[in-house]
Amino acid sequence: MCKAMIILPTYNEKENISALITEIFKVAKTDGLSLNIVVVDDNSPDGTGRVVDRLAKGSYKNKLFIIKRAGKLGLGTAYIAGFKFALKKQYDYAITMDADFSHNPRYLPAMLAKMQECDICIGSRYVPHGGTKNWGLSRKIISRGANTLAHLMLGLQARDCTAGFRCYKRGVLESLNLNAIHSNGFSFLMEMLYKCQEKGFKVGEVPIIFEDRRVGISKISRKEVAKALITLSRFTLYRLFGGKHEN
Ligand SMILES: Nc1nc2c(ncn2[C@@H]2O[C@H](COP(=O)(O)OP(=O)(O)OP(=O)(O)O)[C@@H](O)[C@H]2O)c(=O)[nH]1
Ligand SMILES: [Mg+2]
Repeated sequence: MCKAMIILPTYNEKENISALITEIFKVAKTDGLSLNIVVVDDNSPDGTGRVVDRLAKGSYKNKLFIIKRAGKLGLGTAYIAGFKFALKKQYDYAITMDADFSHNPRYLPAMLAKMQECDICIGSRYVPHGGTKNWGLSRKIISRGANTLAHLMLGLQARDCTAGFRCYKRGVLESLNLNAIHSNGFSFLMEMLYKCQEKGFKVGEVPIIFEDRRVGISKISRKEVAKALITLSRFTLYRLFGGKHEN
């Protein structure tokens, strides 16, 4: 059976993290999946790291791991730390999920099944039967807008290019130079997809309903949205005029 490592980046997710971990292991047991979890915590002031520490030493010993970083270093580098950990420990797949229940663990079996026919699987809002729940108009517009730009400017083919719910085959991660991913934050997701598509990897999508976070505060800021736009523009320039690629 293929082994998957779930990467949960956290910054102040104390109210969500233990319920989410419990839920993931429940799905794994019910569906007979081989799943372990690594939390990448950026020294969350609310003590998320301490909650995970307790679980990792207790009920989920040898199944739950934690990478502790000194401070808020961004979502992109948190994913990379998780990818490197999964590769080092010889996992077949690395799965990224938000730690606020927006990405429901009930979709994990369908995503892993889809990996039979693709290299990267996206838990997608924008394929038939996918969608969002409890989203205000401005969030819908930002998300749709970012995707439209990613299609037009980067030529990305996936329907949901900004989704953080993804499963990567280890071969995909091995083939990318993880140290040469430039963007951090949310634009990281588009950059990863761009590089995967450029290398000819097959991208699959399974529908998910993305639910707004249950508790806690959003970390998306205007600065993050602006940074995502800069990344898009940079890659568009590469595409149009050629440029040095490190991958
Ligand atoms: N380690 C780490 N995790 C982060 C950082 N920024 C965000 N996260 C985590 O990344 C995941 C996604 O961030 P969210 O704040 O939920 O952002 P979002 O899902 O786009 O926005 P909302 O759902 O509206 O809150 C969550 O699990 C966060 O805790 C960071 O700098 N470092
Ligand atoms: Mg979220």
